Amino acid sequence: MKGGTQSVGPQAERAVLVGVAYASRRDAEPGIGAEESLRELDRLARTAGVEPVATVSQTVRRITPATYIGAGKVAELKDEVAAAHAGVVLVDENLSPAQQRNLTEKLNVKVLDRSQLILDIFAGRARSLEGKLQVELAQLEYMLPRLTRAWTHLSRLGGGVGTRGPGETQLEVDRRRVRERIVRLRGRLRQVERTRDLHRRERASVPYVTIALVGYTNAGKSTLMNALTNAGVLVEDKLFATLDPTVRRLDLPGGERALVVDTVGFIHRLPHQLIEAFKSTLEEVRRADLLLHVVDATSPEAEEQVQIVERVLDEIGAGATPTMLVWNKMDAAIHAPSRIVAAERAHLVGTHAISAMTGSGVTDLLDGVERWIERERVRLDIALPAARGDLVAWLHRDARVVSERYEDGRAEITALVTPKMAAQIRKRLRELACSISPTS
Ligand SMILES: Nc1nc2c(ncn2[C@@H]2O[C@H](COP(=O)(O)OP(=O)(O)OP(=O)(O)O)[C@@H](O)[C@H]2O)c(=O)[nH]1
Ligand SMILES: [Mg+2]
Repeated sequence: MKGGTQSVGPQAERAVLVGVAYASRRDAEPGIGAEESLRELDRLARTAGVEPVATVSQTVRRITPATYIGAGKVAELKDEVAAAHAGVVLVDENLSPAQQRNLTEKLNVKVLDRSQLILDIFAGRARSLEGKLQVELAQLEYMLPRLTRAWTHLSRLGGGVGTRGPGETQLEVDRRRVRERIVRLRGRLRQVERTRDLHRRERASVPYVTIALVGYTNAGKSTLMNALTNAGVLVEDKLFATLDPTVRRLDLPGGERALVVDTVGFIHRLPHQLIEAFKSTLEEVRRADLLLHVVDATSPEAEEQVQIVERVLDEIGAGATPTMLVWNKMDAAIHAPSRIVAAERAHLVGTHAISAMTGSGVTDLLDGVERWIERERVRLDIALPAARGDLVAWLHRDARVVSERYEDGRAEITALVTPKMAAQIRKRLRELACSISPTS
């Protein structure tokens, strides 16, 4: 579905959204503001097929332990639910199992928090076996501390949002069975990961640098992927359109080559169960040589989104990877180009302004990427038995040969290679007991 406001169909569940702002900024977790967060909750709800029909906001001074929001607000919310004929309440926070249970009992409708809503969207979107296993694992981990009679009763009554996904049949079973299922899922995921590892190792044997597209959900990563490589990746004005990573070869204008990975987007308060379960998918990001951090320049909270993405990158161990900041959607941007200056970050190796949709700025971006790859190249002086024509041919194909000399049955070659290829050459030559001396 295209366009900013998505229609969700006549039979959509009706939801009351609950936004929480904090009286003192210090209580709030750093990130996007309460208003934008609520707008995001609205989009998440629609993406999950739920129609937001009313909103209740509260500025809290102190969190009420039992219900998160205060007793007065709970009463107001109950009236709002009745007036709006809502079947579900979506709270823009992550609730503890007890808070969720108490609110459910008091309101007598389903109460979902932000994590559960995001998990539900992921569940509806998972396509690959690995994606499905990862989402189910995250759902079960989330559900385990919440499995009570009240919960299963309501989910049996409710169905719909919050009960979707591969884990859905598990809702009615007991903790022991859920724990068993978690153990089984972890085992199956390990198997699937081994296959992915094999693919990754195959790719590692390719000497090209790997570039990962990262960024907030809906920033335009897949659009950029398609603009760069004609990959035909699904692009949608929905959150979390992409769950499974796609890898494509990228031929740069000056002759360099790279692999590009498009992967899952990040969001404010991404459920930690998801990060945990998507470890192997996110491994693609962790192993990349260069990150293109795609930013939606039309978002009023673009800079906060940048910070949120950086925090997730830190969390998955990719915080120090060289990164280019790519401000996208410049065709529709509200930011003046002068605002497009990123804070000084040690790992920031460039900033670009593009429109992945119109293609403007993409050539400059590619030039920037190519220059970065060239700068990264290592100079190697290699001595080989001249008879090893295969290795010489390999160097000619995948490295930049600067000079070569043949003498006494030996080939002496100087080449500029990617760091990855330097490692491969060292390994091959060690096996052959040949010499190599980096002079960079
Ligand atoms: N105006 C404008 N819209 C864009 C541009 N690039 C992407 N979009 C739109 O932004 C929306 C999201 O694009 P995607 O490429 O699916 O974003 P993504 O980052 O892959 O999103 P997820 O996979 O959900 O994380 C789509 O509606 C795109 O058409 C751009 O340069 N300009
Ligand atoms: Mg995508």
